Amino acid sequence: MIPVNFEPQLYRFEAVSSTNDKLRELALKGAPEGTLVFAKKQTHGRGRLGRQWHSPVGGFYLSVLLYPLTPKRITDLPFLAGVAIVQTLSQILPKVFDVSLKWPNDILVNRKKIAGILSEAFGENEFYGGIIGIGININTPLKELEDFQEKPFQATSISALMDGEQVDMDEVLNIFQAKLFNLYRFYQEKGFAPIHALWEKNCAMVGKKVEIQGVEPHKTNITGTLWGISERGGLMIDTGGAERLEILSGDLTCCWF
Ligand code: BT5
Repeated sequence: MIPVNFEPQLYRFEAVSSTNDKLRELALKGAPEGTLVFAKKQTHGRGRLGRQWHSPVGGFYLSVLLYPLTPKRITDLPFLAGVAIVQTLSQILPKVFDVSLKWPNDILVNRKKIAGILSEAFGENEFYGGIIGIGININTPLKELEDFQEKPFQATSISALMDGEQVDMDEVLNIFQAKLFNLYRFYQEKGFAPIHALWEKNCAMVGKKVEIQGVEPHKTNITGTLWGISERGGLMIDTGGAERLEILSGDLTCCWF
């Protein structure tokens, strides 16, 4: 494994409001890069755009503080975390399961949502960085995910996929940290290009017909073929016109066949 130039420091909690908020508190008190907050449950777990992340016992809730060398590129970090989650789940799950990425911040197993990432900016100047929050449904019972069974992306967990099998959370934590910091070191040395390539390789929607809903500025819906992601993390869509469209926000769905 490639070492990082800091010593990761892990804080564990039985329950917190949100691991991102707990890490922000620690960062404000001067916690260094590589500080991690892990909790067994969250009482106010957050998704993007003010959404909820249901966080009962059995799930994996972790936040990590990172200060990339190029601060204005903190938007690369959720892509890096997404690849680390795919690598972690691919190591834990039997090979028959299909682990893949969905733009911008979801991880799917057999086309169901198993994990999400919430990336938030922190600090200023040379201490401008990212608080990257990761939620993965590991031993989460399926009944806890009943409210999130709407298509196209129903929620699932490892135990739901594997007939109630329980995975050791410390093992997940160790594997994930190793993958994340290895990729981060690689990123600090080589930039976004290799992470970008790994992300696209692990996105099963590339080359498929997709629809993006709520595209700014007029909240329109756009359909086309997903060509890949852009250098700044936008979606590149072929709509049949002369040029590819770059889309920076919206909700993606895929016509798989
Ligand atoms: C996400 O948001 O997917 C980002 C989730 C990030 C959670 C982590 S946990 C550690 C850290 N601390 C936090 O407070 N947050 C981060 P988004 O793409 O907006 O998806 C949210 C939507 O997913 C909700 O509106 C629900 O429909 C659905 N959902 C909620 N809880 C879920 C769960 N446990 N599993 C699957 N889907 C869920």
